[in-house]
Amino acid sequence: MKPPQKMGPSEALVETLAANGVTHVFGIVGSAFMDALDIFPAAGIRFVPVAHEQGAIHMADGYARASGRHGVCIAQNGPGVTNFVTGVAAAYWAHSPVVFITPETGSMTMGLGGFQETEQLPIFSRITKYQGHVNNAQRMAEIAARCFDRAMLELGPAQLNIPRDFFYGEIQAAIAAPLRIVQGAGDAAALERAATLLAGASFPVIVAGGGVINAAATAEAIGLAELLGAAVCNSYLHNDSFPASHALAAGPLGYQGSKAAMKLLAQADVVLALGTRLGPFGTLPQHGLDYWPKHAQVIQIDSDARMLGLVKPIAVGIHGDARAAAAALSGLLAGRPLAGAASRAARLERIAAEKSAWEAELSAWTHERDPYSLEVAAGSKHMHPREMLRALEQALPGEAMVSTDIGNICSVANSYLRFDKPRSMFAAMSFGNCGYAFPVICGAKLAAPTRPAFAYVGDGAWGISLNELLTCARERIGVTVVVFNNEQWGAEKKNHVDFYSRRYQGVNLVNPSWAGVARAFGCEGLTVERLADIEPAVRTAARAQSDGKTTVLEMMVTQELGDPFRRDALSKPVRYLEKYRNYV
Ligand SMILES: Cc1ncc(C[n+]2csc(CCOP(=O)(O)OP(=O)(O)O)c2C)c(N)n1
Ligand SMILES: [Mg+2]
Repeated sequence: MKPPQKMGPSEALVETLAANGVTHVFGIVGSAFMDALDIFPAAGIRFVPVAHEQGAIHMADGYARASGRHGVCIAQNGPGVTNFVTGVAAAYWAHSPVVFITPETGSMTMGLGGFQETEQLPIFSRITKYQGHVNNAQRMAEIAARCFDRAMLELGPAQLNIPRDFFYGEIQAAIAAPLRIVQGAGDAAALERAATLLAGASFPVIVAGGGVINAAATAEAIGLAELLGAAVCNSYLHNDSFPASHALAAGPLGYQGSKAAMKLLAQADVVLALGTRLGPFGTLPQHGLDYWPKHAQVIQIDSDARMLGLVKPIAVGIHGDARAAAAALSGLLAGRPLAGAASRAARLERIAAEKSAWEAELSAWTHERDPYSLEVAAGSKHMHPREMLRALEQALPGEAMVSTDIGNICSVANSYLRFDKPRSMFAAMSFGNCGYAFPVICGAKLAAPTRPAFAYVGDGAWGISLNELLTCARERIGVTVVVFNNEQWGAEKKNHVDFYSRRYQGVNLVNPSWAGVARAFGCEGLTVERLADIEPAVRTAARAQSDGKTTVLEMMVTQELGDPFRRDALSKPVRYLEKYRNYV
């Protein structure tokens, strides 16, 4: 740490950002933090002005997910800050090291009900890993630094709350070097027990989660999988946690995931959950398969000890870093006789067979076959969503990053998204908010400007998020948004179809031309009506990205709908009052 020196609190804040390698801060300008904003350029920080603060926090999230570095955003006290709430909750469940800076009403008027005043700490208390409150201007650098350290240590949002008068004055401040704590492989005895279980396994399967991505553990995961001859499933919405082109890759679990992955996991006698909390939604039965192997011995490795054994019973819990733990397990297993060695060739054959069966099924599964879907597709000239997703998958450039929103078509896309590199897929994770994907890909693009960047968004969710087209045009951020125009909030309409006798309420959408809207914003827009037009449209849009141009590809698709999201959580309606008798 450099010795303390005289500076202003704004300088202490900005110097702390610089010390943490911050180069981008997302937000909307506000008087509360103008004194710090003024010196951003001199510190090498680009302020990225957005259309809505929710966009800023999502962009910070996308930036963090694509780069592994902090994503940072800032807003005006009161309404600017409350606009952050949804995005902070989303970043919390995406395990994103985001630092969101929340200037607060002045310390001398707090509690008097002045202007833009609300208590800013309680609002975020359950969706942050750390909340730093600058209670005295002298502590600006210390508390700001702690926010950066904790966001990285616990991989989640940290709030830096600053009464707005504390940006001014003269302080003595020392700018701390970032404190990065490296987590080891975990308890040696637990690792030894895990190695013994894996050595005794006849059908080991690995579930690779977000922890593999965050720990940069791909090589170690491959090494361990190859040593064991184990199939590797991606945990739900982490399709980039293991290279899809690897022979042992089985594909994603969870909603609209890979049947191959599910069938292989179902056979496991030992499961190694590597860097995954095994979230409850991600392991629910799908495609009519109740695939979680209830009698398997589960070894779970997670960097957050509180996740161990939380959702699924485990035989061994290892509190450690996915990369270090995978390497340690490989070390412990090297040269040991493996019970699964004898059946290795049969297992590899089994993996290949399940995968090609699933591929064939996907290729033949050009449209949905339930009565509702057949009915709506029969009278439509539009593309079937599944065919469209397959064509998109084939058209995506190598190394593409894809963010996905919450919706029926985005969820079906889970079967059609494969990646060879980590930090490629940015789905709206467990918080599941519509409107996530577009701003997130904007942030990811700024973090990885040379990678092609795509957002998959339903037309309903597009209405929530499209205002950030302004940001793309103004700031020359070049991404491609694929909007699925089915003129409905489809995922919810599916519940009306399955549970509410097709009594539709608020699910049908009347859309303008989304391509025309994009052009009005100063972006490119193209309406895609035919499968054959997808590949050239994607190619042109990807090329436009390098010129800082965003393109909206409006996919005209039928209203057919895949399996519902929450079959687990809905019941057929039961009414007791005469008035509502027919509502069953
Ligand atoms: C912010 C928010 N509001 C509401 C919901 C509930 N919801 C989940 S999926 C969905 C429908 C999505 O429709 P669309 O984006 O058009 O995609 P589609 O299902 O038609 O493919 C809604 C409204 C949500 N998840 N998030
Ligand atoms: Mg829709």
